[in-house]
Amino acid sequence: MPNIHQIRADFPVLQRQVHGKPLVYLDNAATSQKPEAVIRAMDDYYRRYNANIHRGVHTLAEEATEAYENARREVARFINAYSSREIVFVRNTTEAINLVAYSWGRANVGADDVIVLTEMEHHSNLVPWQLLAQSAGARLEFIGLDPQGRLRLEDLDQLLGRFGRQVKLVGVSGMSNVLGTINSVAEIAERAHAAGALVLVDGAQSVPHLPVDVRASGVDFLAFSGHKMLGPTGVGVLWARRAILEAMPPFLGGGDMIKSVHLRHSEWNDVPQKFEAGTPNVAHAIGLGAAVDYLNGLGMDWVYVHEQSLAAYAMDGLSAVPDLHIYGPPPAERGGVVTFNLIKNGELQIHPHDLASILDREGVAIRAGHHCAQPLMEHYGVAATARASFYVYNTPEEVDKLVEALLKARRLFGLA
Ligand code: 7TS
Repeated sequence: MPNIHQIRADFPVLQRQVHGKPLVYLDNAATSQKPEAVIRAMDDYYRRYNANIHRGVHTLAEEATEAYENARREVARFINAYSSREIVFVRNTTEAINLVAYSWGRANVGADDVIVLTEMEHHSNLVPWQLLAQSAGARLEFIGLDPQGRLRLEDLDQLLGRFGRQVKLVGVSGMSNVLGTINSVAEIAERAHAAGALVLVDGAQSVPHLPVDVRASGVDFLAFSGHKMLGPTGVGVLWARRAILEAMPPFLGGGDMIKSVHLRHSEWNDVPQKFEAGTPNVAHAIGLGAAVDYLNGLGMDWVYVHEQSLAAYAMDGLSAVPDLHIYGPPPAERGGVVTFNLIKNGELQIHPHDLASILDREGVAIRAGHHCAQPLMEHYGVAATARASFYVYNTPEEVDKLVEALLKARRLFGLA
C-alpha cells in the first residue's frame, strides 16, 4: 500500500509555498506535477548520453536509441498493447487525434459518412473532426448527456440504427475532464463494432487515472498526453491496432519515416516510425517511460481508488458550502474531478475566475473557465465553472483546505 507522505516527498514542487501558504495543487486535469525520478531520467539523458536516435552507430546513439525504445515498450505494457510497434510518440493528445483525423480520416471518411462524438468532448476531440468533416463533406453527430452527466448510450444506438455503415468512427473521451464521468468505452466499442465503425478513445484523462487495457476494452485508437500522467510536456502517445496503423498513410513526411527516398517518390518505413518524422522528443519520451514506471510502482488500481475516494470526500465536504452546485455523476461513477459553481436561482454568486483568484491567495490552485469544453458549458447554460482535480499526491487535508477557502470566499463576497 503506497504511503502518501512518501509519495509527496517525491515531488519537489510540493515543497513550495504560494502567497506564504503551502501549495495545494488541485489542477491535475490541466497538467500533473513531476516526481524526482522523471526529472532525473531526463537530466541523466542530457548529462550522460544525449545523441540522436535510430541513426548513429556510436555508443551514445545506441544508448539513446535503447532508452527511447525502452520507453515505448514501457508505455505499450502500461496500456496492454499487443506490441510496442503500436505506440506512436507524438506531442500530446491533441496531435494524436489530429493524426488520426488527418491520416485515417482522409483515407476512410467520405461525403455523407458520419463521425459520432459526444457532447462532453474536449475541443481536441472535436475540432479535428470538424476540420475533417468540412474537407470530406462528412457529418458529425453527437451522443447527448443524461441529467447526471452520463452519456445517453441510447443516442448511440439510435445513430447507428439511422446511419448504419455510414458511421465510420465513434470518438469518445475515456473520462470527462469537466464532469469526471468515466465512460464505458468497452460497451461503446462493442456497439460501434457491430455496426462496422471504429472507436477512438481520448484517453487524456483516463490513462493517467484509471487502469486502461486496450485489449480488454476492444477500442481501435487511444490518444493520451505524457504531461497529465507525471511525465513531461511535449510527448504524448497514439496507440492503434497495428493493422490499422499499417494501412494508414503518413501524416508528416521527412527523416526517419522512410525506408528509401528518390527524387520523385519514397518508400515508407514500418510502423511506428512511419508516423515519427524528424528527430523526436527523445528526452521527454524517456521521461514518460520513467513516469510510467512510477505509476506502475503505485499500481493503477490504487491510483483509481485513491482519487475516487478524494472525489467522494470532496463532494461530501463541498455539500457544506451553501449554494454550491456540483456538475456530473455520483462519486462511484467518476474519477478525481469535481467541477462546481456557486450559483443561486441560476445566477452565479461569484464568478469562477474570481473564486480561483481568491483560492490562489490561500495557496489552493484550481482551474476556472470553460476547460476547453465549450459545448458542454453550453449544455449546462454557463460560460465557466470552477474545477478541482486530484492526483496521487493529494490528501483529504488538502480537500479540507479547498472547502475552507471556498467558505472564506463566500465571506469575502458578503454572502451569508
Ligand atoms: N482531451 C481531454 C479529455 C483533456 O482533458 C485534454 C486536456 C486534452 C484532450 C488535450 O490534451 P493536450 O495535452 O493535447 O493539451 N485538458 C485540459 C484541461 O482540462 N485543462 O487544461 C487542459
